Amino acid sequence: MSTRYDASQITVLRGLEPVRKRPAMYIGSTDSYGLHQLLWEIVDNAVDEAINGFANFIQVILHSDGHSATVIDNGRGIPVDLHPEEKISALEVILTTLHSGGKFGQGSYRRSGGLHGVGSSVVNALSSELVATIRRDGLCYQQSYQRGVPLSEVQVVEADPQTGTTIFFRPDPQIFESVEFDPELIAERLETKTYLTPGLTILFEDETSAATHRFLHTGGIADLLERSIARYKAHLIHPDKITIVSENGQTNGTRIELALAWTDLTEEITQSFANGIPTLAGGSHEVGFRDGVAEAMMSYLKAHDAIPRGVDVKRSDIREGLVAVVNVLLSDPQFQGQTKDKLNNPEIRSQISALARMEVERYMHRNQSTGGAVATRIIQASRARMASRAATKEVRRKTTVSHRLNLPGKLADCSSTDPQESEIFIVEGDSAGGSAKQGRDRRTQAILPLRGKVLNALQASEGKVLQNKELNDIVSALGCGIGKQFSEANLRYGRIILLMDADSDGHHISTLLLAFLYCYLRPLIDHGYVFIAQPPLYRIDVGKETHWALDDAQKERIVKRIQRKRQDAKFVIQRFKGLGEMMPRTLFETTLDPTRRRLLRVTIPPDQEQTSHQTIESLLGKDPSQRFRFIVENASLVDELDI
Ligand code: 0R9
Repeated sequence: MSTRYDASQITVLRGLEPVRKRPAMYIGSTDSYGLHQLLWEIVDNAVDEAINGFANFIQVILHSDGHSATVIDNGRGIPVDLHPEEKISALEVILTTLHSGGKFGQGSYRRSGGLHGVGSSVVNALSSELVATIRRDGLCYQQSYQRGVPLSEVQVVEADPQTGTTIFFRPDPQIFESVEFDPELIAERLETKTYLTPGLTILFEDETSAATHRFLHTGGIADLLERSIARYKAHLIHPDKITIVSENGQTNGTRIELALAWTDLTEEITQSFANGIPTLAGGSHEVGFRDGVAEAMMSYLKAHDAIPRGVDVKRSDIREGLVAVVNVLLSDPQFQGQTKDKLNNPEIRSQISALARMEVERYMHRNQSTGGAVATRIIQASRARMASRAATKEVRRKTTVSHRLNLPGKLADCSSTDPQESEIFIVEGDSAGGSAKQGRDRRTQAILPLRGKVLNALQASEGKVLQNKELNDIVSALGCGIGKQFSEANLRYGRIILLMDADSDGHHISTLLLAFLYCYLRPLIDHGYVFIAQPPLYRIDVGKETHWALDDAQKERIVKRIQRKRQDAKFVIQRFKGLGEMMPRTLFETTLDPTRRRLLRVTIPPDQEQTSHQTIESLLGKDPSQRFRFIVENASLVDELDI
């Protein structure tokens, strides 16, 4: 293959240059999130062909290096004939021109706008290598690219009676922080696609682990709802799931698919999609759905005179325990938000709300046993909320009495009463608490050991959260009150430091505490009071020198650095199983001493507010792949700080 250097190539380079210059503008970021966007883009193009009825099989191969992938569909094949204006093949136009797309006939659904549907050209621009193979009109064609530049014209390879498109691509390590694909994340995303496109088979070959997954879900979103219910270990409170699909013409060419059921969960779980793209931040379709369901049930309750005297039913009571899937297929979806995961088509809100209102109410009238069970569930939720509000008031009353007599017994307070110089360490477990109490500077450092279980503030009701002993002790110790009674002026410490073991249990407790602070004492995070301590994991002794390492990577670096200077150095390396193993003095020197320690300050950058909220909401659910994504993203929410 000869490399071409002609006029068209120069335009191509110019055309894709902005993508390589500012990749994040096109794919959101250049971290793992952005990397996977490349794959989603190619897969979505193949799924488009299936949604429009021309393909029913897609194969995705993650190659053994974990850094490159191939997507194959059995559709019509991207056209390869010469584009009338550009004088190059349609394939080349698609792969080298920003925002290019086919002409889509009436009634076909296509992703467009914003991040999603940026087009294969963006993937091409950000890949060090891309090979497109097209089977069409009895022939197999091929064209290869490097960083968006074609290496030749489209070539005929051989005769081939089949049709379809194959795209191999290798994300460019010059662009991405890491080019390692995550097989679990891919499998999850691909399986979800098959729920949303019933009849489509996706075969995922993960060559990194020699595993093959075949996904086919003929039941569509009803099956997806089933999976959601199972994942959350929820139990239906009525016999059948409710599915609603808009009839043609009912919603102006937009197809709406809803599946819903009420369960014994205390939260509401809605998964929404627009044209098969997950809309993690919700949008107009979710809002419309919620409105419609609330109106339907309110009307049903009133029609059956089911609201007892003194009970005030709120919309949130109606949605408690509701598990739902909302999918809309529309011809011009508008995505919004930094990561383009919010649907912003205003017309869809009223369409979905009208459909849900009419169909849910009709279903309840026709299925009285379900209607009755859901009505009872809603009244229970209202009563529980009212009781929890009473409990909240009680806790607030207690917390505002902020004299020392009200402090928790296990708090080892500092002697200073000046918040400017005082700090509190919230410590996991009694034994670590003991070391910290002995090792601290008693004048300025308070220690609050946690003994019992910390509740997940996102999963428990407000009443339960506020009755939780450990969380209540934290509120009492901080002195700043909670909810409407919150007063930053009453905060007793200038720094709130979470000190946990450097293991998964420790990280879990930190996460739960952060979730509590985020939900109930948010100004403490926003105003920079909250920190995470960084206790060392290793002690490295070399002769008379002692070094501390926070993790394996740092340990390796220290060992290598010393070995470079002294090849015969003898190391004694101790790994701490927990903070409790550390001598009080060691704990002070490495973790508590303000002149030597490293703290991480917890912050939420203003531009990541919405994403953080959504992520925290989904993180504390039970989906491990979402949790993984959270951990990766959270690294950027934390600033490293030396104090
Ligand atoms: C493996 C990933 N698959 C794809 O990227 C893919 C794109 C694509 C396609 C058509 C068929 N299969 C495809 N797979 C297609 C679309 C149309 C007509 N013929 C074939 C059409 O929409 O009119 N294309 C997506 C855009 C284009 N083709 C086009 F713009 F080149 F027409």
